[in-house]
Amino acid sequence: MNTFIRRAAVAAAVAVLTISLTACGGSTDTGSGQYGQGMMGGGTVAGSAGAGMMGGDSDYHYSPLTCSPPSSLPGSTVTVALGDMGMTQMMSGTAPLGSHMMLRATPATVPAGQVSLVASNMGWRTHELVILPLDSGALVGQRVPGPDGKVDETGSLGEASASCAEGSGDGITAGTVGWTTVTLAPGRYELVCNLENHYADGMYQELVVT
Ligand SMILES: [Cu+2]
Repeated sequence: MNTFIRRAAVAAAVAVLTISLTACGGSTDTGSGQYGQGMMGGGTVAGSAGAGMMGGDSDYHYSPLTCSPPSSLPGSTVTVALGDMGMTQMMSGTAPLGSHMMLRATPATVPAGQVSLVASNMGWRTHELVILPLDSGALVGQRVPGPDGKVDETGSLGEASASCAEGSGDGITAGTVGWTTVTLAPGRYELVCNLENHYADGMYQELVVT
């Protein structure tokens, strides 16, 4: 696949995701169809984002969400979409390097104080959300994973890694939501998924607290 098509597919996927999230904003009932249009039958991976494009592994999969966070959470809310590309639900276990995964936080800037992060896993794989401090001058995506495929979590401010529940757990399974509320001082943070190889596969984004 050439780079242009791949980028177009990713852009389309992100655009659809953004629209879907906007459409769902504030609702406690996300419904089952928002992310599942066109992909409910036969377990095909080609969702609405990929319709008419290349099919196959170019498409981010969108699992319908099966649970919702509380309708009211403290402080500012940051909505985080977790996703991955994959052919089938059989793609479990350790993700190889080079897999296409995404972590998109909206908004990317929030005021200091209480911040509730709501992480929705629309991928096939299990994911998580960890809030790490970002040193002055450092760029996101520059941490070097260890031999275990994970980055150092020293200084972590918290995480959402439970399915349909708050706080830490065994991971946010496909189609579920995890959330956490933390108090953040002004500064820069890096939101990451720190399951094996997921950071290297692109699951990070900066969060600015003003
Ligand atoms: Cu992940």
